[in-house]
Amino acid sequence: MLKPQTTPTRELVNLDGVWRFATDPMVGDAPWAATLPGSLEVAVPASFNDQFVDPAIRGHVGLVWYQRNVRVPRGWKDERIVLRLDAATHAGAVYVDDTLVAEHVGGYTPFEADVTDVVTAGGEFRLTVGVDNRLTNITIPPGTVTTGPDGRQKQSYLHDFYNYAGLARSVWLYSTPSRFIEGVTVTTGREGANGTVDYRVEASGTVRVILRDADGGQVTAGDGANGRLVVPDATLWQPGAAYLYELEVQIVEDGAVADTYTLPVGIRTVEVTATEFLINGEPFYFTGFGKHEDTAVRGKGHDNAYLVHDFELMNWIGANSFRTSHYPYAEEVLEYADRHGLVVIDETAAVGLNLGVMGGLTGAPATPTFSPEGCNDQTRDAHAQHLRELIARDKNHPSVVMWCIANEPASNEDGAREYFEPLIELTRELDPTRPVTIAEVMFATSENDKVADLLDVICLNRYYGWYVATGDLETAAQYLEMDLRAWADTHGKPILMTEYGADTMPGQHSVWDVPWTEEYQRDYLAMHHRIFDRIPSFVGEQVWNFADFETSLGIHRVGGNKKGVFTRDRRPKAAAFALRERWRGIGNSKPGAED
Ligand code: GCB
Repeated sequence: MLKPQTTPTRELVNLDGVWRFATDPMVGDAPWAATLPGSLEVAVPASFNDQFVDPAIRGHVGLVWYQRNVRVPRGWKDERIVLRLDAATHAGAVYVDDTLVAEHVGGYTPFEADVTDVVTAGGEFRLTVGVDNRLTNITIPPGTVTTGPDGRQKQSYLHDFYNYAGLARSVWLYSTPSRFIEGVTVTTGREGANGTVDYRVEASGTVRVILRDADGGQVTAGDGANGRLVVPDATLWQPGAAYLYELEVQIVEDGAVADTYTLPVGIRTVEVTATEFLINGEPFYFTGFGKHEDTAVRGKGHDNAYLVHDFELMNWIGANSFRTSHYPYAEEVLEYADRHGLVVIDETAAVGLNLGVMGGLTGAPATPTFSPEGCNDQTRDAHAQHLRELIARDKNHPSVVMWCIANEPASNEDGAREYFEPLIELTRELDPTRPVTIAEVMFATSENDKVADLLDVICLNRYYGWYVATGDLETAAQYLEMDLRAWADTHGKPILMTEYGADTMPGQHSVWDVPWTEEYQRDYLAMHHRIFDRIPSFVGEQVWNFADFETSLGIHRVGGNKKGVFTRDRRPKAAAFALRERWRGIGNSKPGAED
C-alpha cells in the first residue's frame, strides 16, 4: 500500500488533532450515528491510555470511540477520495456518517477506504473510528481476555511492554485521479559499477518511470509497467552514507500525465554467507539497539521530535542499526532511516507466542504453545496476513535489510516447525531479496530449537548475568561463550545478538558487581563484548534496550523496564558512554577484523 503523498495529481489532508473520545460503556448502541456523548477529547496521534487520569479509561479493555468532523476540499469533485489510517491498535472500524467504510485487524499496519461515493467535495462528514485493544489467542500479538466477577474484562498478555492502544499514528484524507497508481515495487542490484533498479507498477494505463539523482537530474527513464533501469556508475545506499535516487512513476494518457507518485530509491544489495552479513558485498557488523515506540503521555504515539532526537542519540553513540522490536514502527521512522543511513531489522508484532515463558518464570507447568487453545491455525493465518501487510508496506525501504518474523516464540516446542515453516516460505515468496530471521528465546538452544535451520541469520536474545547467573559476570561469561559456540558449530550461519541487557536504575552505584547499578550495566555489556569478539561468525550486537519503557506492572518491573541505555526521557546512563567508545571505534566493521 502506497504511503499517501502530495504530487501534481494528488492532494493530502492531515486529520491529526484533538478528537472527541469515549469508551464503549459511555456510549449507546450506534455511537457513530451521532456526536459522541460526554466531553472527553483525545490527541491523535497518541495512544489514548496515559492521556487520561481515570484508571477506568487508562486500563479500559474493549472498544473505544474516536470522532471528529472532516471537511472535504471543494476542489475534489472529480477525484477519487480515500481515507487512510496509518494504524489503529489493535483493530479498527471506520464510519463515515452512518456508513461502515473499513474494518481492519492488526495494530501496526495501515489501512484505507475509498470513500468517493459516501462523501461530497466541499461537504462535511462525521468520521468515527471504533478501536478495539483486545488481544486473544488468534491475534498478533496474542493475549487472553477474561471476565471478572463484576463483569469487567481483564487483558493479559505475554509480552513485556504496556498494551498501549488507540490511534497512535496519523489519519489522512487524500485524493487521487480516478485512474491511479496502486502500487510500486523496486528491487535493486549491482552490475560492476552500475546499479540496477527493477521496478513493477500496479496501475491501469500507460506507465512511464523517470529516475532522478539526489540533485534532481534525470539519470534514466523507462516505459511500461515492469522493467529494469540501469544506473551508470551508481552511488550506492550505504550504512552511514545514505544516497537516495527518486523514482517518479507516471500514468500517461493522451500525452498528459494522469497520475504521478514519487518513491525514494536506495541502490544496495544484501547477502548472507555462512559467517557474514554483506551489504553491497561488504561485511557489515550491526551495532545498536532493540527499540520501542514508547514515550511518556503519548505511549506509542508517533512523535517527530522524538524521532529526530532518538536518531541523533543513535548517531551520537555510534549505533549503525536497530530492530523495530516488537512490531512495525511508523513509516516515518523507516523513511528517516532511509535518509540517514541507519540499518533496520524490521520485525512483526508476533511477540509472546510462548506459553512456556510463564512456566519458566513462575515454575508452573508449561502449557503447550502450539495447540488449539494456544497458537493455532487461525493465529498462523493472522500472522501470515500481518506479514503480507508488513512486506507490502516496507518492501521498498533500503534501510530494511532483514525481516524478523517473530520475537522469542517457543521455537523449542513441538509444533513450532509446523507453525513457522509456511510463514518463512511466505516471507521468502513475498520478498526473495531479504534474509529472514526470528529472535530466539533463551530456552531455545542450538540442540532443541526446531526452526533455526530454516533461517538465514541466527538472532539470539540472551540474558546471562541478568536472568541467569544474576550478579555473577564470570559465570555468565562462561555460559554465554558455550551457548554462542554451540550455535556457531551446529548451524554454520551468522550470529547476531538481538538482545542482551540489564535493568539499571539511574543514580544507583556500587564498586561491586551489583545488579541495577549503572556500573553493572556497563560491565555486563563489556563482558558480552569480550566474548562476542571471539566468535568468528558473530555479525552484530543490539543492546536491549535503547531507552527505558513502560510495561504492565508486576513483580518483575518497577516503573517499567529499566534496561534502557537511556532513561525514558532519553538521558544517558553510564553504559551509554562506554558503548559510544566501542561503537564509534569499530564503525561498521567486525571488531578485530581486517579492514
Ligand atoms: C526479552 C524480550 C523483551 C523483554 C526483555 C526483558 O527477552 O524479548 O521484550 O523486554 O526480554 O527485559 O526481559
